[in-house]
Amino acid sequence: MDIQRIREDFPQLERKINGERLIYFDNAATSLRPKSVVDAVSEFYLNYNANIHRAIHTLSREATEAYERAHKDVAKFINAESMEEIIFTRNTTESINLVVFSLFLSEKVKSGDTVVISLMEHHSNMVPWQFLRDKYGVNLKFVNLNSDGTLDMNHLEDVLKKSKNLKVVSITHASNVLGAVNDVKTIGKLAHRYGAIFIVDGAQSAPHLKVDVKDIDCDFYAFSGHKMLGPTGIGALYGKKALLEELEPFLRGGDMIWEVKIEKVTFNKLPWKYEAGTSNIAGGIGFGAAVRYLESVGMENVEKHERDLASYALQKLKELDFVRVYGPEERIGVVAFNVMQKNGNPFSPEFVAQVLDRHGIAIRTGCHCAQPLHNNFLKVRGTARASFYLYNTKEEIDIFVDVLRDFGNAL
Ligand code: 7TS
Repeated sequence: MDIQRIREDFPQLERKINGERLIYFDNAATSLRPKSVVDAVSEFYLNYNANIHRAIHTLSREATEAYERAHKDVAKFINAESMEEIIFTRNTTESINLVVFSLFLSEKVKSGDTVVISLMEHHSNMVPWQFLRDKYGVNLKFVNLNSDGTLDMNHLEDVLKKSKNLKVVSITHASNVLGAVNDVKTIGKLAHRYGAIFIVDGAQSAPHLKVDVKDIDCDFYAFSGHKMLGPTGIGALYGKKALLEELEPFLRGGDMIWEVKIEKVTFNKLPWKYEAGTSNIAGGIGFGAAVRYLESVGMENVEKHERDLASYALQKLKELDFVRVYGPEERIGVVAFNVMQKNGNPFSPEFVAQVLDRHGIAIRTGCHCAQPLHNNFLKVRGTARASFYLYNTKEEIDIFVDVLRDFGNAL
């Protein structure tokens, strides 16, 4: 993997922030985009802008073809059987809400049923289930974590064994705070053994690991384009065809129908049954360009590079005794940490981020939309988080650690 060549594809990396070359370590929030993605989006708007699936004129056909090709490329990227199993949404949040409310509308999850999630979930994979719990009496159970921040698989099995009317297990593939990668294949086997539908939140795995939904054998897999080099406002939901055929769609209106009579509506074929209204056509086309870019680099290479960066960062940060890092050794490129004061309390993560920003280094702070993880497990108000992607380098980590070292030495 030629990182310097890759970096040339991302013009934003040339930017100076506060007089310093940008070091972009906020990839878990959203990635940068390569020029090929921006070009694919502007090519649509400048050259063949038209609505899809509606007209037979040339532009509409070209737009439809490009949008459908993007579905096929995304399907191939995660090894789905066909584009019928790929629904474009706005993001992971919408993908998970689509599953939650389609299951609910189809009475696959109802009062008295049990849904199992974990303590490391992002709010996207928690708040919709909490709504079903609070409003409709669905039981919601949380799987605990081991002390190193990995999922407690014994507790998972115990929870599944003891759950009455278990209907869903919904777990993140990789944590956006701890960097832990969950063994979704084993979790899926367990979920299915106990008769549950298995949903994977792939927001932090699709961008960074080679994902094979057939091998995982999940029923649904949700992810966002903007975290994997694609435009904002586009994401996807993979669903097994048989389930997608069976479930009620969550959004209804134009394009998702086959026929509308006053007394009866029939739905369009997959995946359009779940894509109501005019889609984010440009975003979808850009998403296709993003996965083609990632394929050209090779996801095995992306994963290896990021795991190397993460272990390098962990090793360098260990040299700083005033930095506390959260999460296991084995991880994707996410490092949440706090800079500790002499009194044992952490500095405000925002203060640390401001210091880093002065040196052109972008990180994220706060609870990273995982408040229960912070409150109930990490027991801190918030963390600072550096997160890496394929264009980051060890030299950038050196600069980041040097800034933290100077900060600590000045305490
Ligand atoms: N699930 C996980 C594991 C995530 O990390 C995120 C976003 C989402 C779901 C939601 O994705 P969205 O595209 O719908 O917003 N995580 C973060 C983050 O860590 N910092 O900003 C967004």
